Amino acid sequence: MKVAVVGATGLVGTKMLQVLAERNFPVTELIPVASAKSVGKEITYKGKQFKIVSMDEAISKKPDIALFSAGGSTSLNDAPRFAEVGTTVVDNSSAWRMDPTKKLVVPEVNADVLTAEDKIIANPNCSTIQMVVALKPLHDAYHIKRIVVSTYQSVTGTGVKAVDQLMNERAGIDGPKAYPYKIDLNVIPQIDVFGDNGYTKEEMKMIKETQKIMGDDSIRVTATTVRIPVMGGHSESVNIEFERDFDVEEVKTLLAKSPGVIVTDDIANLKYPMPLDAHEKDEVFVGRIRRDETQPNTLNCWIVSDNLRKGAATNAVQIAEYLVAKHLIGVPAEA
Ligand code: 2RA
Repeated sequence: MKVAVVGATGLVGTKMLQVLAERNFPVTELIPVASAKSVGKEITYKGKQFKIVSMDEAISKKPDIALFSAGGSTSLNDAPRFAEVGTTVVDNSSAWRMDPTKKLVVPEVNADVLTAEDKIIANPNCSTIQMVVALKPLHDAYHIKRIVVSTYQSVTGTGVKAVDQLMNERAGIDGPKAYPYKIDLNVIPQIDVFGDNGYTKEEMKMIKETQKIMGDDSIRVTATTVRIPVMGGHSESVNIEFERDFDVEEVKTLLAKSPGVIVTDDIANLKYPMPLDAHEKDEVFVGRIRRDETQPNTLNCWIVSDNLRKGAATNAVQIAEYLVAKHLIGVPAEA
């Protein structure tokens, strides 16, 4: 497979290269793409050096697949250009996620919606991915009516500048700022910009993307997304109201055998999911599973996952793996 990675020098792009190598994705030619200032520089993939090329040069090579993590404007502009030469694009930006003609995919949840005609596929938002991986088996078993989620999101979700701000603040260095406030020893109850309804774009992503991926607009979701000074991954406190009642031990057993999920729930021994434990892993970790005793058919749980891996790079590579396994890549779209 000729594989392009667009945004190859960013946090997610670099993680995409790492995951492609770890999972031995069948790469016959790697085409790293980054901004003009990076063209000609080199990246390392499986111990070999590869020169970064321009978008135009990458498109001229007609890759089989292009993994994008280069921002929404680049995706809007250049994903269609790749698709026109037959490339299948998996895009990590939010550009295409709510486009009704594009699929929004978490393989453990809805990979079966994919067809050979899908030439631009959207990778969901990291905080949405980890939640739906855990909630899909519960929705199938008990039918979700309403979700109340509060997130505790790593600075890596913002990017290198935010990680640098945190580290500089810890070292007492006055450097460039990614946030309007200090992030060390603080939490910022805002991720992305506010809309007219008082919710941020990040919160609206969790609301809308969850319904699209689960294929059920009847699921009511409300969200509060918060930035915290950690590195290893995003954490979420989730309250779920179901149509049908459940047994907590049955829920734990169901989750433990669900794809992509690891249940870490042994409070007697203080075992529960934490970002430092999820870091550099691909699973979604679920713990603190307990009944909400204030209303019927309602569950509380705690969900943690590495936002750069399952929340972005690994999910994109898993989509690519599914396309290859089902022979959906490299098949010319119907005229
Ligand atoms: C964040 N989910 O955490 C957003 C984008 N990665 O900032």
